[in-house]
Amino acid sequence: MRRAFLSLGSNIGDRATHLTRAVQIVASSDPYRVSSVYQTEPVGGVVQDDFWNLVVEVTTDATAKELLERCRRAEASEGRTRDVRWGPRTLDADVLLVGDEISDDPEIIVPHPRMFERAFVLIPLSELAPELVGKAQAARGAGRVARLGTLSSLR
Ligand code: PH2
Ligand code: MG
Ligand code: MG
Repeated sequence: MRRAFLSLGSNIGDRATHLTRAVQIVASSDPYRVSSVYQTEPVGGVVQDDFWNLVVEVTTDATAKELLERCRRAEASEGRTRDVRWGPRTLDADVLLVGDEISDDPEIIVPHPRMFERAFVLIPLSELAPELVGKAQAARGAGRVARLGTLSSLR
């Protein structure tokens, strides 16, 4: 079993519901933990609403590709459409880390190539894995983030 970390974000519709359903799909039947939910400024892309972001830790035997498949299933289930790159979405689910695996397979690069620049990833990740991302490193990531609370308190 390895510890895998996935980033979930939503900025269209009922964010709490999209995120709650997505956590169940990406965790599947594996043990998991969820960070707090953060309201975050959009980084890159077009002018759009703030996101709600969180990180999920899954303890799993799944491969990076299998986790990517779970992410795609969650996005499809929440009605994700792909129009503008980095544009608004009901759900974005990304694989961040899968144990200490390093992969440059263009379909699934781990660690996620932009994760160490982004406060909306680093701050929730530092809650679950402070040994991987220190608070000071997390605070240097791009974009304003504000903690909203636990996912269950927001539903
Ligand atoms: N996702 C992006 C681009 N920009 N900004 C925030 N705040 N949250 C996101 O999840 C996000 C983003 C591309 O996937
Ligand atoms: Mg993304
Ligand atoms: Mg994505």
